[in-house]
Amino acid sequence: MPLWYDEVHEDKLRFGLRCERTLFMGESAFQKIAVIETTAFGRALLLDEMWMTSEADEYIYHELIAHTALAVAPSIQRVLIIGGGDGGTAREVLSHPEVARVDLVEIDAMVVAASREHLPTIGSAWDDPRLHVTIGDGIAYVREAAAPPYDVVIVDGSDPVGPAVGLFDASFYAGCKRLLGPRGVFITQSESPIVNKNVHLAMIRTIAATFGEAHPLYATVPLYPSGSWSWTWASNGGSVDRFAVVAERAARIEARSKYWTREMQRATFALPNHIKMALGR
Ligand code: SPD
Repeated sequence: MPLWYDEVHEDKLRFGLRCERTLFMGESAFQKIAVIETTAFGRALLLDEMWMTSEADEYIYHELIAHTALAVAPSIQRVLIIGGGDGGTAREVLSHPEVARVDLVEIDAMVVAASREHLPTIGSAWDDPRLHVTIGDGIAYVREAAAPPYDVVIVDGSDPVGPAVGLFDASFYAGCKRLLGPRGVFITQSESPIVNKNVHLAMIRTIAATFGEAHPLYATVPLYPSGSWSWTWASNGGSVDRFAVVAERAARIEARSKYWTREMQRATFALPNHIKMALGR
C-alpha cells in the first residue's frame, strides 16, 4: 500500500502527495516537523501536517518573497528574515552581492536542523558568512531589537496557527515598521486569497493601516491549499515605487531565476476584481 501525506485544510479540503520515504519526523516544543521524499514534488517539509515547501515549486515562493522586495528597495545592505527556517528565502536574498548582512530569526531550531540536513538544495546558503541565524521568537525580536535600521524586512512564516499566530497581528507589523529605515521595504507571505480570503484581506488592511500602503501580489504555488497564493508588500510610509526596479539587480536576478522577471514584478501585483472590490480600490 503506498503511503500518502495530506494537508487537510479546515476539514473541507485536502492536498496529498505520495510518499517514497520519510526522511525526518520529529516534534519540537512548537510543532510537529516532517521531511518527506515525495513522488511528484521531490523532498518536502511539513509543519503541523501543513505543507511548507517542496523542491519542485519552492522557487516560485522564495523568488517572489525575496526579489519583489529586493528588486526595488533603495538599499539592500541589511535584511531581516522572520521565519524562513528552511533556508530558501535566505538563499535568494544572499544571491545579491550588495547584501552585507542577513539576520534570520527562526523560532524552531529543529526546523533549521532538519532542513539543513534533508533539504540542502533549498537551503544552499547556510554557510554564507553574511547570514546570522538567531533561534528565537521573531515576534519578540521585532518588538525588542535595538538593531540599526533594516533596509528590507521579510516575513516568511507559516499559517496562523501555533507559534505563527502573532505574525498576523497589528503590533507585529508595527514592530517590523519600527525596524525599517525611512525608505525600507516590507514583505510577508499573506495566505490564499481563495481559501483564506478573510485572513488575507485582514492582513492587507492591517498592513496598510501600519505602513500607509499595502499591495498584495499573487501567484500559483501548487503545494499550498487551492494553489492560489499571495504575498503583501509595503514600503515605509509609502516612500518607494514597487515598480521601479533597479535595472542592474533585475538583470542579475533574471540571469539565474526560474520565476521572477521584470514582467512578473508588474504582473503579480494585478488585483483580481473580487479583491479589488473587497478593498474598495
Ligand atoms: N500554507 C503554507 C504557508 C507557508 C508559508 N511559508 C512557507 C515557508 C517557505 N520558506
